Amino acid sequence: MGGEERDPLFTPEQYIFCQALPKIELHAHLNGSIRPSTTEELSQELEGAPISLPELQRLIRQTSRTLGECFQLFDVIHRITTTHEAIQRITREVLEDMAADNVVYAELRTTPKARPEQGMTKESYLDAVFRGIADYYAASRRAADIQVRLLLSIDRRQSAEDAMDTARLAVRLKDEGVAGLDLSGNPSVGQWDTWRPALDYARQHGLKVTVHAGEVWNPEETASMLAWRPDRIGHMCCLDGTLEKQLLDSYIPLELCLSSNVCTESVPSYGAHHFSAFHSTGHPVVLCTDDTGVFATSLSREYALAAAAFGLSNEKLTQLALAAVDYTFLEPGEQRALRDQMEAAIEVER
Ligand code: 6MZ
Repeated sequence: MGGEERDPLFTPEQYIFCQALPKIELHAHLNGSIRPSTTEELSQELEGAPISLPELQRLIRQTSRTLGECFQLFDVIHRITTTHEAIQRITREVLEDMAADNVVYAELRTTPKARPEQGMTKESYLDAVFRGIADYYAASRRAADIQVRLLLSIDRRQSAEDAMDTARLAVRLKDEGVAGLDLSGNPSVGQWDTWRPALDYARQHGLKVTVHAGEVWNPEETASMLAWRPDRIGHMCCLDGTLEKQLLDSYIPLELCLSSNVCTESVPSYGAHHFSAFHSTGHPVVLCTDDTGVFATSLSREYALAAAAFGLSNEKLTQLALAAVDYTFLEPGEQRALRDQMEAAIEVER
């Protein structure tokens, strides 16, 4: 029995069913999905690390951390993934891990980074990501099993110009597998108006847009984001009655990350997670991981957590996995092909 099956939060049977289910991942940050073993290995080579190795190991291994500690950890991860080689490697590893977890389609998001001191531009950063994807397909015997698209993230620390630069890059790479734009980063930093022109630009040029909203209590911003009508929204943990009604009326699909929200205390417990309230009304929801490397999770584990916390039957879990096809940023014909592939895989399992 593998480690994840023995999690006290669900039964081994629930995990085994969820592992075998073909799944779609729509909210995974590349650097947050780094393997903990790779974080430890690369941090040994780091000179002048912002925190000591034992401290880093403690941070990686602890099961609960505040959002502030998460962003501290991202800063450390970013210090060890400054080279093109590291970015290429973690991209390949993330795809290997997803494929092994029966993820059949992923929209992987990442913030393109310019690091002049490393000879890295946003373009060369993305070239390294594309090389990592190519490496995965070159080595994998399961190449047909996982399809991947990229979403380029705007970090809330970025200026309007920096954000627009990323939006232009995303539009240029539309035919190379970039499906959309994401707004993420520390939710306590920056102002929505700063990045909106970049998101408008992406939308006007045919890209889809997803934003992190309501990860912390910020009702004015959350209302403005909802009024802008993104194609999907991540998190939405902190809502009042008015915002909840606005969201339900909008029918905008929600990317929900149970472990991430419980771990960072954005919601108090699995049972209290807003997944249940939205799912039971028929609002479109998709289970996602956020940062497998930071929250020690996998998509199968997230499905198993939902199964246990909300009493979801195998039939309901299957419907949940299949429904995610409609929320992807794929073209309708591609969505049909993906649904057929998943239905065929589910038939084989039965
Ligand atoms: C907001 C998050 C996040 O882009 O360097 N990120 N932003 N809320 C979260 N909830 C925990 N988890 C990850 O991946 C890491 C970056 O993704 C965003 C942050 O900006 C983080 O620095 P990339 O590949």
